[in-house]
Amino acid sequence: MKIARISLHRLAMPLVRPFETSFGTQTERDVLLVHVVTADGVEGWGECVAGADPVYSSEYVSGCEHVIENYLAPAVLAAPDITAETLDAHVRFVVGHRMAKAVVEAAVLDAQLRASGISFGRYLGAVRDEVDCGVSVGIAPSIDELLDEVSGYVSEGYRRIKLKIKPGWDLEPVGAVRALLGDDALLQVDANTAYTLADIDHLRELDAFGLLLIEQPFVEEDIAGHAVLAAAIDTPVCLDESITSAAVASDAIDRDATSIVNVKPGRVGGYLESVRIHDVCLARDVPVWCGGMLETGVGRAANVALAALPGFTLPGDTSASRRYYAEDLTEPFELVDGRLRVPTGPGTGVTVRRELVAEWATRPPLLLLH
Ligand code: SMG
Ligand code: MG
Repeated sequence: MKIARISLHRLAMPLVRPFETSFGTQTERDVLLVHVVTADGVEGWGECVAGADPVYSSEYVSGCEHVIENYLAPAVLAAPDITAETLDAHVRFVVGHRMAKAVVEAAVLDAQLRASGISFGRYLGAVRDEVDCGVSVGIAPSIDELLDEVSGYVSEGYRRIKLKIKPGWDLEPVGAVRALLGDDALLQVDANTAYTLADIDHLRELDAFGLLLIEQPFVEEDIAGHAVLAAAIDTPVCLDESITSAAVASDAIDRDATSIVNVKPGRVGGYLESVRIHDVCLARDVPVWCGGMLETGVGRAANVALAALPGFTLPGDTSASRRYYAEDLTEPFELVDGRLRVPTGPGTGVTVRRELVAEWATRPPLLLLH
């Protein structure tokens, strides 16, 4: 396949409610879409998961755009023949920048699969036609407001609740939500690196709430610290930010730093690496689940396909479009009985609403040619 054109679209999408995590509050999403067109006129779309600021990870959306414009896109456009499988050979000269590489891979893979009439699900190895969904609930202004928000998601049918926590917002909200949900409901927490080894005794108090897991309590480089924590508490430790590749996942599992893994294609450099992480975890009986980065329908479609692989045995942060957006960039993903259907059409199986890409643009598209 020859990629003839790449365009970069930037748009702003308001969130239906602010989303607060241990590192800040977000009220809109700064979306970067990569659109590729092959020499045969087949199109592919990818969505970058990087945030507006480098606060979840070192990458951020303007940085990704710069790396794509100046390094990744020129390498792709110069290649006489390229596929998602051969892409890494063309872009590995760039160190890191996995979120930037992942969106380029997604767009190339979408075009490639659309050209051959194959869906993301079939290509990645999906074994289910729908996936169990959870929802990530931000830090709320008060416990009452948190309980209202959680109750709303429960009535929508979500099969698992994840609460964002940080020092000062942990035992009390978690206890209140556990009391609301009852003992059998699936409940987990995500600290986004807000704690340190000095907090182990405090984090042990979460054991009383029967949580499915605690996600990323310590900084991403601290695999050793997570191993110490995992040995000291009953709640399973699940790494998110730390897991940047299949090799890191394998190492963290071997060191007993994580017994469950959050897979986010953007964080690990793409869907192909995500499948490799899935395979590593499945071989070691480590459950995986699909994380989320507030994706629009473009990224959500591919995530839902990934979440249908056999090792994805826990509900993911693959919530419905309306969890974040009043109107989505594609046909909306809607929850039915707590599940989303895996798209079956070629590529991601969704159609990008070009009129909305234009309407919500924050600047004109950047067209890149060889
Ligand atoms: O897409 O529902 C979603 C977001 C889920 O909580 C979520 N993601 O650390 O897992 C995580 C966070 C990172 C996003 S913050 C921009
Ligand atoms: Mg997380």
